[in-house]
Amino acid sequence: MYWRRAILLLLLISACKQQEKPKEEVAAGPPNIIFIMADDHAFQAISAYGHELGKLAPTPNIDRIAKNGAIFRNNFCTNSLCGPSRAVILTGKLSHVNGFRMNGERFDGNQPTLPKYLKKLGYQTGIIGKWHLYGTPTGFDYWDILNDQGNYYNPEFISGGDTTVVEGYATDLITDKSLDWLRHRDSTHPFYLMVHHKAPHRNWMPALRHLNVYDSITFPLPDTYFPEFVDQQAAEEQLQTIYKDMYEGHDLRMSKGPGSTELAQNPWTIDFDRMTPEQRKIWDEAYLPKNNAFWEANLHGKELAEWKGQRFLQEYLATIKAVDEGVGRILDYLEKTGLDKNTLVVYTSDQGFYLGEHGWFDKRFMYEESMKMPLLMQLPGVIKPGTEIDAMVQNLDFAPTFLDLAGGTQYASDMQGRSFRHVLDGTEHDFKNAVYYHYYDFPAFHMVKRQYGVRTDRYKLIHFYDDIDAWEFYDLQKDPHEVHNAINDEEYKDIITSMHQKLDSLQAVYQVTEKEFETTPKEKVDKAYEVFKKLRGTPIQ
Ligand code: SGN
Ligand code: CA
Repeated sequence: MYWRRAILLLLLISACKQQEKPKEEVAAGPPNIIFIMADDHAFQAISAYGHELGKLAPTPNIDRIAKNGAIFRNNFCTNSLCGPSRAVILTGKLSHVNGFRMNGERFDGNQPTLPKYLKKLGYQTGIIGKWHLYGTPTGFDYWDILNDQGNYYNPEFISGGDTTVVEGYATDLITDKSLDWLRHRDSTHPFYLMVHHKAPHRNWMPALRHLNVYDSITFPLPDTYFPEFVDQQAAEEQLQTIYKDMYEGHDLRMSKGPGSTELAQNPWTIDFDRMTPEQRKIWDEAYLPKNNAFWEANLHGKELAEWKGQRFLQEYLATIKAVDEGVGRILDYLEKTGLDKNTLVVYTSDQGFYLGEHGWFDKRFMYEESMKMPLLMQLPGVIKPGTEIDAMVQNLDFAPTFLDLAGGTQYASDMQGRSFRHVLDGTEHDFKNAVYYHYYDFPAFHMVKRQYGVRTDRYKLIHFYDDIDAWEFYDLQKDPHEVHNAINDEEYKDIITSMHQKLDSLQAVYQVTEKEFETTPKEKVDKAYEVFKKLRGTPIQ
């Protein structure tokens, strides 16, 4: 009968509609905040930043945030290293005040932090993914963190008292867990969720579905890939050069020889050993032909060094693909549920990263690529779509800004950062005229010397100290790649004097005391050079 079929059809349609999650009420009041942070994601590797690399390895989903909201062109880290940056973000205080100056220290979880204040304001708080501050998180209603640095494949997660190995790929798992949390949260409260990826941290292992994604692409290596260091002693003495310090197996997946799937130099076998046989098979099959082609080419010297840079970029950029997809899934969820209307979405990285500039990987230095952090934010009604922000801001300012948006400025009063809310809504353009930097982790892996300094929109003054005492000065307009240390150039004499004054006054404001300039006994430094030089990769002759 016709009418019976019609009723059935109507019932079916209404059942389908019920399955679709209804749009949530767009809550008036404080915005939700999703803070997505990658680990070591260079701004050069995000297409919204307009770098050549981004054209070849686009990040369409991260770019969506820039389209919906704002891109920050000048966001800086105060201390470009994982743990320290995270501690600054949580506290709104510099490393010497929050007590976490270098990796290996323990974060004092009793101190006031952003999530603790947000909880007082009625927020539900969660953190999923990399923590790396030792101990377990405080101030979060829910936490599910990677063990230490975490692993790309089948990582261990720690939640409450339990440590569990979860089969899968870390970036996807962190995204899945974050979406799960969002779906099951208490929707009567605004939320603050930190989604902390391990990717694209060393050793840059892409998802199985992305292992060959950039095989046919030749990425541009920077002009400074083979540097000549003049008056740059700290740069000369680092141990983070792609073609000297990377491990051929662990980092670059090079094989022991033609036809072999066995990895060349691979000091920490655990990253590969923890894969299941099925995962490992897919992995080996993906690399075998390209490694055979490498052996066939029989490269040496400069050509080999360039090949290594190329392989590194392919791996690093392929690792980012899953991060970008994860951002897309979170944005889709927010849009589908209507939550996007009142959610601040932030995308950033704990610091920048060198992608071959000065010949390097890693970070730590105050030179642009590691000091600069990517930062993109969307919040309808506050940030106009397509906003370009040139004002200088810092990770130090994140906590005060979020508190301001959440209606809790009173809690930011003892923080050292400042809210850049009015930079976001376009009513303030000159935010800071100078930013402070201070890195401490020496002597340590990569042997990057202790340093502090000041950066303005055009100039940078750095003091490297501990086992040296060397000043550097750069005119970023004339020398954007920071290859000419102009500290002794007569033409900059007055500017350098004023940069010194700015530096002194920032150190006074931030209460940087003598204790922060302590040096290491010479024997300890010598010993560290000895140890870490032994741990080098396979330097190219
Ligand atoms: C590991 C890496 C280093 C890196 C530090 C700190 N080596 O030790 O290259 O500088 O982490 O990174 S690895 O071969 O073990 O991966 S941070 O982002 O956690 O600070
Ligand atoms: Ca990092």
